[in-house]
Amino acid sequence: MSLLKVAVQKSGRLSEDSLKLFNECGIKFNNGAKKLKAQSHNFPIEFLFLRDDDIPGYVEDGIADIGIVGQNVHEEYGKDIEVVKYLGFSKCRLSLAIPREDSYTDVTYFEGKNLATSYPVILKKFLDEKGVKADVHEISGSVEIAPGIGLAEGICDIVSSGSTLLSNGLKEVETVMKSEAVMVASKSLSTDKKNILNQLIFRINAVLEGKNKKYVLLNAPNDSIDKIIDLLPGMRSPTVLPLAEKGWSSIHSVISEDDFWENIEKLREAGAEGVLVVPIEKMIK
Ligand code: PRT
Ligand code: ZN
Repeated sequence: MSLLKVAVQKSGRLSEDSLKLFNECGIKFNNGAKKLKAQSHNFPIEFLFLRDDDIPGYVEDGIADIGIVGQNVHEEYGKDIEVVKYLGFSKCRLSLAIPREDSYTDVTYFEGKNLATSYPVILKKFLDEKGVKADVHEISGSVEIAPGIGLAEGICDIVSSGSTLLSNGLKEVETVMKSEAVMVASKSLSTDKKNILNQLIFRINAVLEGKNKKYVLLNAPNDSIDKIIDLLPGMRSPTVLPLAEKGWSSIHSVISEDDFWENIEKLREAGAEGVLVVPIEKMIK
C-alpha cells in the first residue's frame, strides 16, 4: 500500500492552517514533538515538515509527492510541478513600494531604479512585461528596511495588512501578484498515489465548500413560503416542514454567507421569523 508524502511548512505562517485543513479532513496524526516526519494512522499519508522554500524542489525531485506553499514561492522557484488545489488561506499580495514622500504616477517611475526583493524572478518578469528596466537586487530578509538604509530606492515584498510598509515610511504603489496557499503536486505520481490525492482533494473540497455556506432555518406563515423559497434557492430546493402551529412552516436551506446578509431584510419583509444560521462543517455536492 502506497503512502502519499505531503510536505508542509515546519513552522511559519502556513503551518497552522495547513495542519488544520488535514484535521478538518478527518486525517489524524501525532505531531507532538514537532518531528521531521509524521504518519497518519487513519489515512495513507506521511507528513514531511520542511522550510517552505524547499518544498517546490522536493516535490519536483519526488522526495515529497505533494506540498502546500504560497503561490508566490511556487512562482518564484518555477519548478516543473502543478497546482492541484487553491486553498484559500494565507492570502497576501506581492507589491512594489516606495518612500511615502515620493510622488508616484505610474510604473515608469521604476525605470533605472534600484529595487530590493526576495522575489527577483517574479519582479523581473513583471518589469519586463511593463517594459521597465530597473536594477533588481535579491536580499533574503527584512526587505522593508532597504530604502531606509540606502540599499534600494524601492522594494517588492509581501504585503498583508500593510502595517510593515507603513511603519517603515513606505507606500504600496503596484500589485505585482496576488497569492494564497496552494497544493502543488509532482507530475509523475503513480496511479496509487493519484488515487490517494483524489480522495484527499474530495475531502478538501467538502471542507472548503462548507466554509462559505450556512444552514438556515426559519419559520414563516404558509402564504409566504413561495416568496421565501425564491430568496433561498438551496442545494436542490429548500425543505419545508409544518410547524405544530397551524398555518406556519419551518423552512430549511443552504445559502452562502454573503447571500444571507444580502437577503436577510427581504426574508424578514416576506414574513420570516425565528431565523437560525448554523455553520456547516462539510458539504458534498
Ligand atoms: O521558515 P520558512 O522559510 O519556512 O518561512 P518564511 O519565513 O519564508 O515564510 P513565512 O512563514 O513568513 O510565510 C509563508 C507564506 O505565507 C509566504 O510565502 C506567503 O505566501 C504567506 N504570507 C501571508 C505572508 C504574509 N501573509 C506576510 N504578511 N508572508 C510574509 N508576510 C510578511 C512580509 O514578508 C512582511 O514582512 O509579513 C510582513 C507584511 O505583513 P503586513 O501585515 O505588515 O503587511
Ligand atoms: Zn521561506
